[in-house]
Amino acid sequence: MRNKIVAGNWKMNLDHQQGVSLFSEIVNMVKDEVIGHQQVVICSPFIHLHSIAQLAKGTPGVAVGAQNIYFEEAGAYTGEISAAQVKSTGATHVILGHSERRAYFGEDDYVLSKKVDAALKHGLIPIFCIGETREERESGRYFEVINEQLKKGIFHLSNEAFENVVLAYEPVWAIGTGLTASPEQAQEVHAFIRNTLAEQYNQDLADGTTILYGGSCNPKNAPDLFSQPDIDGGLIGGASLKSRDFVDIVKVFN
Ligand code: 3PY
Repeated sequence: MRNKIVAGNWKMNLDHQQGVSLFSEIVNMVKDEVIGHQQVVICSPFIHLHSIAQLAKGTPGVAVGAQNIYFEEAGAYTGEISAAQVKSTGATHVILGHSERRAYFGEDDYVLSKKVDAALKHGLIPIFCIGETREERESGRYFEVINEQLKKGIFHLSNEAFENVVLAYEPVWAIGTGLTASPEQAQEVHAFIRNTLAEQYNQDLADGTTILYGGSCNPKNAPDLFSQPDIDGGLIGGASLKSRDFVDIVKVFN
């Protein structure tokens, strides 16, 4: 059976105290209410990582991730943070290729492929995001776009390396817009991604890869989305900033 994961993407929100306090709330609620085997990963701004990774210790199934890394090992890269530095905080995951980073910070497939390598080299699990814009969906080119993002960003990995990757399908038109892909639209793309993995690697690897849905996922739409056969959880934006909403989404897998 594939790992079910509900990951929170806090984006650039919360000061340090607020981050620690929200994380503590989430951990306590998870301890009290979550009875399934789903994993929770909170991807926070860098400033919280060390503190919340400490708080996560001793709570099985709760992990911490970053939202970006730089691909170089160390050196004169003012303002950047390496994979090794993130790993040293106790974080285990990192979101890579989020559409906000692709759009606002010019991260292209080549840069992302180097970030994926750096993450894996230092034992971080990449949550690698792919997804089409509204224009690309409306023109019917979305399979082509997703195929290209996979090919250029992540298909250079060996079978062995790929086993440590989580994918997230996040249609750009559903991010920060309140629009969500319907369960059928999301399932169609998730099935396409899984078939593409089977063609590139093999069926076992495709069947074992966790593919999350992201884009305005909330406690109302999560049950229908997560009941689709190829959707293994979610990457949650706004709703991950509210402990009740986030934990209700996690509990869809109870
Ligand atoms: C959203 O739901 O808005 C996201 O971007 C999740 O990563």
